[in-house]
Amino acid sequence: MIRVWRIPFSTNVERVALALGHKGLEVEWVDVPVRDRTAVVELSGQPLVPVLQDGAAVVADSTAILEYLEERHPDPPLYPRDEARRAEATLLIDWFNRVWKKAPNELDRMLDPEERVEARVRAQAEELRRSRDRFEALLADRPYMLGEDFGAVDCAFFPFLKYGVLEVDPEDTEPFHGILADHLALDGGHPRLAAWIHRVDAHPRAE
Ligand SMILES: N[C@@H](CCC(=O)N[C@@H](CS)C(=O)NCC(=O)O)C(=O)O
Repeated sequence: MIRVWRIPFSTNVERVALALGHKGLEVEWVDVPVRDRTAVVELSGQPLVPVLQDGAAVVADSTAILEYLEERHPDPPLYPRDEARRAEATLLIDWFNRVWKKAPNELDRMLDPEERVEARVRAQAEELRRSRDRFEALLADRPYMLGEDFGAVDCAFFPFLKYGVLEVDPEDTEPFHGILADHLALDGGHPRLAAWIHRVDAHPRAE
């Protein structure tokens, strides 16, 4: 049985829940206290969730977990079978993780008054707002981020971009999610991105 360590409302955990749901895999969720990561560190050598354990295998990092699931459980696929198309999926997720996430992460850091630089706040907020155009363009004439099929790119993007349309849960006090909601709100614009959010939201997550 696959086990995954999680905390509530985690974006990176939802990536894995969507991937497991797509593949129809069962999971035993292990809830860890938000402020005590001892068990996660003991298991994986680092404090962040999600962490997956499958027999002797322990995998930290949501993207690495998606790749692990694809290797062990290739059907139904999350990545294109074609080598070049698969590289495109990997590059898009890598861009999202290393480039796109910088703006919300910096805005999150600058919630601390000691870190706050007004010009940087304005620049990063604008960067985040403008990124919506890029996603709108990726969805021209196709239902999912990489084409006709739901896959890893959708799993990786959705838990962040969903805040463009979906309400923040009243019990979710994570400031990072408020930042996403503030700057990604679609407000009736970006109709393809809005439709994609509802489309992906209808996909199953492993429970
Ligand atoms: N690169 C990691 C990032 C994991 C990560 O940032 N996890 C967050 C939850 S979404 C976490 O554990 N945050 C708690 C903390 O920073 O202490 C991944 O993709 O899984």
